[in-house]
Amino acid sequence: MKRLLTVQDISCLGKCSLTIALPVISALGVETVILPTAVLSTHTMFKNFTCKDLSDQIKPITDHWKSENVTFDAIYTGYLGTADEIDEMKKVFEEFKTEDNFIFVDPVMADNGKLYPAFDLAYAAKNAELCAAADIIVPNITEAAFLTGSEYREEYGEDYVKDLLKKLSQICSGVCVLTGVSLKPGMTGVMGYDVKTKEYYTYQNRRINAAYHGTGDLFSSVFVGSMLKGKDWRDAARIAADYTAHTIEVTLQNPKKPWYGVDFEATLPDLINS
Ligand code: PXL
Repeated sequence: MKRLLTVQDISCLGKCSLTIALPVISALGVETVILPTAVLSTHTMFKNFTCKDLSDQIKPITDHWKSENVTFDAIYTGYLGTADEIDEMKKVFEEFKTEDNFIFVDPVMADNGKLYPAFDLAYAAKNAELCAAADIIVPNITEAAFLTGSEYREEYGEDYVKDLLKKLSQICSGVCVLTGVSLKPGMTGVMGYDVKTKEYYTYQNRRINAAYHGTGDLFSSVFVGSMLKGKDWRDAARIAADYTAHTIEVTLQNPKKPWYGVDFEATLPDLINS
């Protein structure tokens, strides 16, 4: 069985980051080792959330793993709390990177043209350093704009997306995948660029008119989990996009209309059986 390390916060309530990555990647049949970066009472879209930073635990925990000769087939980072934590993560990458594994960075920090409440421009610049150490990065358009110092646009064509990918390729020399890319009315999906082969890949799926928290984490978890199950990055991106869209649709049918996260628990059997 492949073994993945994922490094993100625990938002105790809210269905995002580790409370999505752990169940979803495990369900895909990949051993999922976790390194929590912080414990929050909820994700940061709730008011008055509490937050206990755990950055000082990264080194002792990873030192212990090193002494046990632990290795990983992939390392997947999501929401990290502080710029210092990103520095710690860069060291973890150096410690655990091998010729056979890969580093998957979701530079979670922003959406809809804005940084999340906990972050500023200095954090965005630090996040670019993390992306530089990755084999595959999966920013959304807002994050890509912050990473590359580009203008954020709500309306755009393929040229804008290709330009963002080209700028991202100056940061990450592996595979850059932009998420939330709408190239046709009523459609959304991904556009990726393999820096080594200079090949693009585009996948568009129906756009569902609803925004839920944690869907980026769901997408990334299925993406990296599928890669560890042997899928090529393009197939993994398509599987992740289809599953995320399906889960949003199922969530919309829930009469209780949860606003803070998606009902991935209801759709996981579909993912496993597909
Ligand atoms: O889903 C990304 C995410 C993860 N963790 C925390 C967040 C967010 C997005 O806002 O607040 C704590």
